[in-house]
Amino acid sequence: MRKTIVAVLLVLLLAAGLFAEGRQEGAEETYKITAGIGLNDKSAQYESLIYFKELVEKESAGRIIVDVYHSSQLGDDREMMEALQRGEQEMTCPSTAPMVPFVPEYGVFDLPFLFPSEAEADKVLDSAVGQQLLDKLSDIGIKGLVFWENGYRNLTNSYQTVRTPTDVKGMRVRTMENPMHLDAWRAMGANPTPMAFGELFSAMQQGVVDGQENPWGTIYLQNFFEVQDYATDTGHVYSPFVLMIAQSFWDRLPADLQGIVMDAAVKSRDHNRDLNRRYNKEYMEKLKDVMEVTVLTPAEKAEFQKAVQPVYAKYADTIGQSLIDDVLAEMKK
Ligand code: TK8
Repeated sequence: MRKTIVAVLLVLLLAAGLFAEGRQEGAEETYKITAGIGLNDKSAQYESLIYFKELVEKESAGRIIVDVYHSSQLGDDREMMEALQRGEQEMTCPSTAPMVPFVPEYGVFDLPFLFPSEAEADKVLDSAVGQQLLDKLSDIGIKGLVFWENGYRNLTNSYQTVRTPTDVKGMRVRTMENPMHLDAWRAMGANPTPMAFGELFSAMQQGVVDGQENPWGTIYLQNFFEVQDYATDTGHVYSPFVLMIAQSFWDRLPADLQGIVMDAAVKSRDHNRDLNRRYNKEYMEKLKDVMEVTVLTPAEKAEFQKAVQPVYAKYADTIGQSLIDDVLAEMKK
């Protein structure tokens, strides 16, 4: 009898110990975020991701750790989105253009000259219309957190000064992997090639493509001026980024940590826009020292707008006319 009591007491003590340890572990469980981007570690995008990392690690008292990988180390935009879907990577931040094969409605941002200014872009992206697009990502196993900024895209080439759409006739322009971008350059008579961002520099260096289009900060900080001689401020598309997290990982986070991640995402969005706008202004000026930068007159820019108009009619159905109308209405508010 005595032995039985001692044995029961020992089992109870052991169970209590394990329970206490378990509770301790639960309270101390850490979550690791692997975050990958395509731009390099000089970009506003990378600096903003470090800003996000520091906020999340501080506010969670180290319960969340963020490892950041730049320069397409983990793959290109499409590949990293697929890694989030498979639960093999937790975060990425692609341009919206390569997202279109996943969620066609994101093509609304590829409508040329859609946003007359960054203020209108912010208004739409941070509105209920933008939130609906972020929420649509849950259909493909991804949680869209916020929109960051890539910026207005400008043409560069190694061939000649470009002032009119006819100047790009036959030009082999690299575009993001998105049919609307291809069609826009075809409408101008160019000969566009879709390509992942990570392959672009060597393609220009080897003369596989004549030109590309990206915001000024990217053109400067990725050293594109080393392999491109001419730039034109076409500003033909405003590119957002989407800061996104794997839904499977998000669902495993306790509610308090979800709040910390969301709060850091919103703060990093505002930080990113400020930094990116400063960079794009600053690096356009610096590029004037190393490239021929053509600044179009309003009349010249209008020629590019006219040349790409067919894209609107061709893609209205794919995007959804009601979404296009909602975006335009949001801008007018
Ligand atoms: C970086 C890309 C890049 C984009 C492109 O991952 O592919 O030209 O502008 O910023 O998303």
